[in-house]
Amino acid sequence: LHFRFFVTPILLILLAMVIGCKKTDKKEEASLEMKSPNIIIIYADDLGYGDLSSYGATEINTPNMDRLVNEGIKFTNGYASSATCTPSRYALLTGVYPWRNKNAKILPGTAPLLIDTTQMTVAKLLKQNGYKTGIVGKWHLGLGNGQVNWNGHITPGPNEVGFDYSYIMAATQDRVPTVYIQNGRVENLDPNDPIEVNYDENYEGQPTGKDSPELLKMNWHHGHNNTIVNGIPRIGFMKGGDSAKWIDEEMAPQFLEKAKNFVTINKDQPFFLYYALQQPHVPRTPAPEFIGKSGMGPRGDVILEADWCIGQLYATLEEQGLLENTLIIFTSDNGPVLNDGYYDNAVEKIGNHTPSGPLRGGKYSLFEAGTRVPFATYWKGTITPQTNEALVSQLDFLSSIASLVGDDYKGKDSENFMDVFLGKKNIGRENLILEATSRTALRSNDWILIPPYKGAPIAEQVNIELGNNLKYQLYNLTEDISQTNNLADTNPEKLHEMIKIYESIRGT
Ligand code: NG6
Ligand code: CA
Repeated sequence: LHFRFFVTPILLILLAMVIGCKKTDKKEEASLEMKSPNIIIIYADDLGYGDLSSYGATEINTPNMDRLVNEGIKFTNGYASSATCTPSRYALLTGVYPWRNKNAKILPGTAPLLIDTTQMTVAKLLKQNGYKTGIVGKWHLGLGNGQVNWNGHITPGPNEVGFDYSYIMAATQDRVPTVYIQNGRVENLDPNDPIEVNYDENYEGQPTGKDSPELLKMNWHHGHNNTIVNGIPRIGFMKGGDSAKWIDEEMAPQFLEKAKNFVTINKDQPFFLYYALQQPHVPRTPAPEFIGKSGMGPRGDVILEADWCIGQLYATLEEQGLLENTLIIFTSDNGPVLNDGYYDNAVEKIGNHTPSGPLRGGKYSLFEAGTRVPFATYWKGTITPQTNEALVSQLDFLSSIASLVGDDYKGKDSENFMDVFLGKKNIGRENLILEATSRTALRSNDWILIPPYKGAPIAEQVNIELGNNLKYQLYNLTEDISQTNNLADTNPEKLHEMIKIYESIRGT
């Protein structure tokens, strides 16, 4: 009897200890998970600040993008580094201002790799921290060392700057080579039909958009009159590789499939996916089920297609139980353009839709619509839905993501704003240099300074105001989001203050 009285409490204590232990184990597990959440960057191509219903569009409905925006953080002052693709992608991955690298301009499909293989990138940093890293979609950062053999191992490329897995198009949908490249190899290539690519002269006997308009299913408006692939004239010349050529209308489901696979295969470990959508860049080639769906022509249709892709990827994360442990960042590489070189009814069918929202300019422009883009972070259960007015840039992803995974790496121009990206703070950058086709401007708090630039005020072919003016331009964006009231003459004090900051960052 005595023995029992003595033993029972000890057993109880032991039991309590075991249960207690289990509890801390679980806690530790949870905090480890929090330290290494999956990270997905969904990057649209040429999607404008006003192209989503969650950013005020009334003529188009984008429920899947809207879910990320409305149930995450909707940034209203979120910027791509640049008003074109290559420099924005360079900044996003490396945390370095693209104007520091003279080659960070729209690249042809034959350009060498723009990122130095010794340079830090978001992918490399995460890989070093135990992540599986993948890119699916548009690359446009160059490949190889200048003389690419498209029929062999194409390297260096994404796999040499931090990605374990890559499934990409080399440049843009309107540029050759029009093939998918998986881990440095052209997919479905027939060795008896080798690929040749150049951007200077045609291969003998090959029809071009310029010479053979009767072969076209989509007509070119400006540029885009070289090699014809699938009835669409492209930029650059390409020969061979017939079995490897992509089918434009299947590109969205193809990239989606690869993105979903990457998630599913890596679901049991931390992963980083850079899902670089090709929409709504030209040529706009919606899958059959999206044709006519927007009533706005192909540009609207491919926005709906992109929205669907995002919904499908979201559904995969949900099915795999990954939503609570995945930070999703959704944004765009530059602002919108309607006619970007093909006759595709983007202008004719736009109706009342305003792709730039209230902003002035568009793609290629130093005005706001060039670089201020839809910008959202979403993390189920961790991020409280909100609108956040902080000044944030894609340039800051590298240092912010580093801090999220407990790495103290700081990118050259990249600042850690993870607290802002998680909605714990709403104070972001003070200063940010914006770039558009090698010209730069300064955003400083509520103000923007555009230095004098020669050059046409409007790019006639795309019909976009570029921001060029022989005088300084100074706007207060809080009072004048549409940049209609140049205060340079009436506020010389502010003008000089801004010039000083601009020169201190940019150099004189
Ligand atoms: C331009 C193309 C445009 C688009 C752009 C790159 C012409 C006339 N225009 O040179 O169609 O391809 O480059 O867009 O060729 S970006 O979003 O990848 O930067
Ligand atoms: Ca783009």
